[in-house]
Amino acid sequence: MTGLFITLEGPEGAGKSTNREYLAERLRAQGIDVVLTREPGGTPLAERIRELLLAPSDEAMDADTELLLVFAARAQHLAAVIRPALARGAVVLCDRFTDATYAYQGGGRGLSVERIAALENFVQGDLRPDLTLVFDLPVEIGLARATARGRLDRFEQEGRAFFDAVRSTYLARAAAAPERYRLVEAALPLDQVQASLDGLLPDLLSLLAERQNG
Ligand code: T5A
Repeated sequence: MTGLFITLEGPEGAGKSTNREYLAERLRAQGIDVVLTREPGGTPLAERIRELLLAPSDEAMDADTELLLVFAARAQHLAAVIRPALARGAVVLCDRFTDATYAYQGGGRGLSVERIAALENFVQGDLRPDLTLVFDLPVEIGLARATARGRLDRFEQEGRAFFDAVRSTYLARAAAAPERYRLVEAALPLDQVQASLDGLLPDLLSLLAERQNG
């Protein structure tokens, strides 16, 4: 694998999608092959699983069902998009990945870390992101941004305690492995958030060069 796998994480409304586009533009300006993708989703089949996960429904979804659907979508995404892109040397910028599973199904739903880790190993083997940007902001700001967009999905309808647990799980994971994670202060005005991403670019480029030179 000569590419670079970068994931963008954080709670609802943190600006992951907005800034994923921005980072892609900056990298493409350097002539780099960039693949933009997201989870759950990223392939037609995985996007159908995403619809099942996000649609509010009268039938409550069991937490284990949710966990297995997330990893089913991920298996398809890895096979069809992520692994081939990394094999050809692209930079993959992925909006959410398995850190979201630890934050939402682990922190939010209370499923055990061991159960999630077992599925992570089964579905991913030893593939992990090279770098994870955690867009951090107070829960109420993120929810206000998401709410301003209109109809709330099944996750966005959760209560405050759920999102507090999501945020603290992200922060704990970032603190436990500082070599893989970078915290981005996402409550700042967009131009300031993007200036902090510009500051990360030299690191990204040297990581990519290292990878491609073996
Ligand atoms: N999920 C996912 C799991 O439970 N387990 C898993 O394993 C995975 C992979 C996916 C849901 O699935 C769950 C988590 C999620 O609930 P999603 O749509 O991918 O849903 O995720 P959301 O976080 O809901 O996506 P959002 O679009 O809400 O958030 P983003 O992408 O972080 O934010 P973005 O860029 O769309 O921005 C939101 C709004 O804020 C504005 C933007 O213009 C936009 O209007 N904005 C700013 N405004 C002011 N200042 C800034 N700095 C701003 N940055 C952005």
